[in-house]
Amino acid sequence: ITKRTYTERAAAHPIAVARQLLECIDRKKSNLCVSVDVPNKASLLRIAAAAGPYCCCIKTHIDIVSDFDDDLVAQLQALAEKHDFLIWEDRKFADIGNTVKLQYSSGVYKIASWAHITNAHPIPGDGIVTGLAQVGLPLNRGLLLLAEMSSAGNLATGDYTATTVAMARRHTDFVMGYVAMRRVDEDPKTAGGVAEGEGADFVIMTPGVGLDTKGDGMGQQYRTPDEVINQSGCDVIIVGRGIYGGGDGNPDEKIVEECKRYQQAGWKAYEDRL
Ligand code: UP6
Repeated sequence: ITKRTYTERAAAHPIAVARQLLECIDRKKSNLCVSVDVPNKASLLRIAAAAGPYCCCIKTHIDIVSDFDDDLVAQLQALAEKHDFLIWEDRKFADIGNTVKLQYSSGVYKIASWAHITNAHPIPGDGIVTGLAQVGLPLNRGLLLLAEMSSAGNLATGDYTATTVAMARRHTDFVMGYVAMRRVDEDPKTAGGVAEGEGADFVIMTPGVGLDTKGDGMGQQYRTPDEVINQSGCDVIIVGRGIYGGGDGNPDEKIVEECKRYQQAGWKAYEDRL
């Protein structure tokens, strides 16, 4: 498990947006990404404004928002600027290159125009990365591949995970990391023969993080920041309902309180790993 610091990795990372993320983590002492999965614009902006000072990244599912408009994007970008965080649209692209290229650039959401980071399932093969890269690379965006998932019974295990790691290694100009549950790029079972500390530097962002519950009754499985960052070697904890609480979201004070709690726990787990 890597013992390199965020600082060292930020200085050396070849992908601009990965550098930006690692620098932000370092500057704010926060490896917390807040997932804001709420159904309306006002709640999304309110929660992003409350959580913004404590996190390195806000993750959206923009297609959940029933009153989406371009002003939502403008306001979210202004918050990202003000509070110093990156925006990740958790689109989980999963189609052939030509289709995802259109889904990423066009339609109602025009994701590439505002999201620093997005992600994709590797299931269609390398074409999904080259398709997205045609849109994202000129805009200095970054891509995460889903090498593993947090939900019970998911199929992203074993050879699938190893194949995903190998795919990322073929696209190190655009693939900045993985959604994964552990340091998949250093585990001999999935690293594809690349030794620890060798090869490209991937940022591992990990959902399924909660301090108070173990699951949600719909397959989600929660682990603690210590299990994720210290014991499994991941880089960023993603916390949704543990912070915003579900529905339209907790009141601001509760969001701030939970953000601080997860930020501290995530940072302590990082320091314990070093
Ligand atoms: N997410 C997972 N597991 C994965 C991939 N993505 O939970 O394997 C996403 C979900 C949700 C967030 O789509 O937006 O991370 C987790 O939210 P939660 O903390 O409220 O469970």
